[in-house]
Amino acid sequence: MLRTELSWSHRVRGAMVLAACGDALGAPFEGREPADPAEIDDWMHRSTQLMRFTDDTACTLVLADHLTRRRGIVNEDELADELAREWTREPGRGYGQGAAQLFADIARGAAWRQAAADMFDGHGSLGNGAAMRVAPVGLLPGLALGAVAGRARRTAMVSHQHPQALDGAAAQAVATALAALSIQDTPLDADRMVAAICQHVHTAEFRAALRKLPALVARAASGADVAGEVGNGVAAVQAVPAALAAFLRHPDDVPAAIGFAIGMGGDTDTIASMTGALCGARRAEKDLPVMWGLRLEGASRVWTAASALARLGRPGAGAQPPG
Ligand code: R7I
Ligand code: MG
Ligand code: MG
Repeated sequence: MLRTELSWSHRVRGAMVLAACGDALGAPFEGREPADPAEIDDWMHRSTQLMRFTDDTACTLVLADHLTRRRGIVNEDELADELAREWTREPGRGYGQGAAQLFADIARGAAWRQAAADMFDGHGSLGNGAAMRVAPVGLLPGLALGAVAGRARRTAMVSHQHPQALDGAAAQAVATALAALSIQDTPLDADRMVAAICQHVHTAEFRAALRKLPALVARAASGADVAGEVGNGVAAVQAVPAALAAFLRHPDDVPAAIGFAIGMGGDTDTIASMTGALCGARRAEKDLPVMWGLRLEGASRVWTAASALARLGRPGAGAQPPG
């Protein structure tokens, strides 16, 4: 019993800290064409520079604190205010344009439900901002996968109401939960994991993107191949499958998975952050490279938030490990 509890808290901390590391490691390459692999390798493994985190981590910390304080229960009104307050406190973290405008409106007193619905000509944002912050939902104890997906959607609604963005949050939260239940160093069945995630997405576009992954993994596709097939952009329907592909290509090698994610180019901080969450949930904090822990801005803050989240408890019997 003690061993299980210990390893669960290690997984939660691994997921949270490696999500922050992925964000900070990917940030210098965000929005660029795929960088020179040697440049990525230098930055990841030889640099001693500070790794600054971006909005991805700032928002993940808000959600982790929200869930910890409320013992896993989501309150949309409070969450919207907390996200808007965080944006007000540090608006320079590289937020998406729509998100920045939304949080400014909420901070001025706008009602989140209407403001988020009005974005992008009334379609709602299809960006990956809800998926990028959702890992803590996948690390809550005692939830079946359907409940993980449902709770993820509720956290997404306050800012991202496009069906593909809601799918992105549900898919990334379920993937995190499955990674946290998976057994290290035993082969991860990509078909089963993708099929399990597909049960919790609603749009045909998202399901189609996810269904491309098993074949890409089976043929050991390159980052360029994955980016060509599913995309590497800021849309949730691209970035979430891309991150899952990076994880499935290297499920037991954290630096390789994060390097793969950054090597795809495009929305590198977000894809690498979501990859880091999945890797950390599976491999736990023991696989955090020491230098990343030393270089990460705010490492102790992330560590503290993750430890508090982990104290909510161990996972229940409702969810099944993926293969
Ligand atoms: O989704 P969001 O929070 O952005 C997250 C991204 C991550 O890469 C972070 O690292 C940070 O860099 O931003 O912010 P949104 O503004 O809701 O969406 C991001 C972008 O997606 C927008 O600025 C738009 O360019 C685009 N976008 C859309 N474009 C057309 N139509 C989002 N929704 C739409 C849309 O419906
Ligand atoms: Mg960012
Ligand atoms: Mg990004």
